[in-house]
Amino acid sequence: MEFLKELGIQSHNAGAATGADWLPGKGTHIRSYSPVNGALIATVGSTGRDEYETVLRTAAAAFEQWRLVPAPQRGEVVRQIGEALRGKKDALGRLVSFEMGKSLQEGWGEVQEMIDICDFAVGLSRQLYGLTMHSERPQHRMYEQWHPLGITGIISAFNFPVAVWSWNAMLALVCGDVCVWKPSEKTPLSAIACQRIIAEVFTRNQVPEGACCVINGGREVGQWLAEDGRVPLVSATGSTAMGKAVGVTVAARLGRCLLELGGNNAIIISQHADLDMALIGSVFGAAGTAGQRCTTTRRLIIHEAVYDNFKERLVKAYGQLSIGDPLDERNHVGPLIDKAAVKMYEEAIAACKEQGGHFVVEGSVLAGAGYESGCYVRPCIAEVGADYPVVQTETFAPILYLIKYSRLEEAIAIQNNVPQGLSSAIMTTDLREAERFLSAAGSDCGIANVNIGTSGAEIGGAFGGEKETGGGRESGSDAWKAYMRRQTNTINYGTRLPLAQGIRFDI
Ligand code: UN1
Repeated sequence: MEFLKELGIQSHNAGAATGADWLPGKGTHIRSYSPVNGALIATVGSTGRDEYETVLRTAAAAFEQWRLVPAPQRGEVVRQIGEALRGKKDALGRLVSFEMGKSLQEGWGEVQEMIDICDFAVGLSRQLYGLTMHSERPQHRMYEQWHPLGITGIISAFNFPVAVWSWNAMLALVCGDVCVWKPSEKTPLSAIACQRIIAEVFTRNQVPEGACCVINGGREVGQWLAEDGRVPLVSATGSTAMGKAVGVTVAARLGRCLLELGGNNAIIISQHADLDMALIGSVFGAAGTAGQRCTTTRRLIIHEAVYDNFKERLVKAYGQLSIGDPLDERNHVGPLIDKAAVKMYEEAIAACKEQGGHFVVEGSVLAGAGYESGCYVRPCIAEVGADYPVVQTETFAPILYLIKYSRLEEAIAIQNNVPQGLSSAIMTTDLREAERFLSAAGSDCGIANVNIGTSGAEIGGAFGGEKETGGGRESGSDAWKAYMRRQTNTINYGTRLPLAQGIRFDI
């Protein structure tokens, strides 16, 4: 386990950090077990309430300074973070893979996603543009400017233990905000490794202590952030249930939320699809990351003319998936995060059968050599009705549902008729079909792709979705605006004070 040493992970790790400085973590210890082999990797102290106060005070003080550093200089620090991540890509990717269970390719991919957002944020640090407007009054000038907002609270999920934090933190940093990050209690070590990497860069650049903080712990610690009036923005990634709790708490104090919650993503496979392409997109989308992406393909809506043929090809492809140690690059599918996730997988399969589902690839929990952790499951496929309750629900596991359609309008209606609205795709070579899918009467999701699966979005676009996905947008495009406050400025450089709307007020 060379990579643990390289990243500074010890057998017991302090629980909270304000940069290079660590607080012991006086709360109960979190044990991080690898789903790969069930081994205890290390323990971490969770943050006590008084330590939380120290972190928040340090972050607030850091903000006073950091907001005054010119944005391009903040970008220069983020550029160096990108460089540091390049240097640690191999080790950090391995830790992500070992702690979370995704394949090594995907672990490295996740770190690459961090590097990409750093590059994006560096450019952005010179492009935090506001508009100028023409005033209706003579000798007046109007414009808007974007100011730093304050402390950004980041609550992240286990499935992308490092990338989703970086989408938020790197944008927040160039915007002049400071961050307090509560990572998933299932993947605290990946967060500790990130903190160590950035702390080195911060120390070198004399970034104020508190600009990026970590607090470890469970739901309670996340709730402290949600309730805290000193945190103007809480960006939370996770289940819809978690998002509803955080959203209500933050809204009650009129704070701002950026929510990226559950998905129930479908690919429509038209009779005009390139089926080779559709096969790769579907199998990677459904079985990749063992079905634990918020963008995972959960439903395939297949045209009746190609249904049987495509189903056969899917079954064959699933037969070729190798499941096992994700650090062994020959394997396609690693374990689920823990036994609780395995239980949810089993329950969803049982519910699907009870509701009338017919499995064409059976699911099962794997046992025996290499599967001792009890977290490895077989990706499975069921033919279902679109309205089955289990099909309407996001289960974070590799269960793929097949639904047949005959008209495109029907397929789009099925695709939209779920509570979630994150990602969607159509496989077709027919331009008219593709454009109908992307039109206002098409997909209702935040992401809609053509001839690409539902997962694996690039960082350059705004990432997020509608309905129960929470409505937030992270990462690229103009998502940075969520991390700043907008100020409209009107300047009168004349010698009179005319009122807007022509109102007269003579004294
Ligand atoms: C998530 O699962 O929370 O689009 C994020 C993707 C990745 C990000 C997924 N770039 O699949």
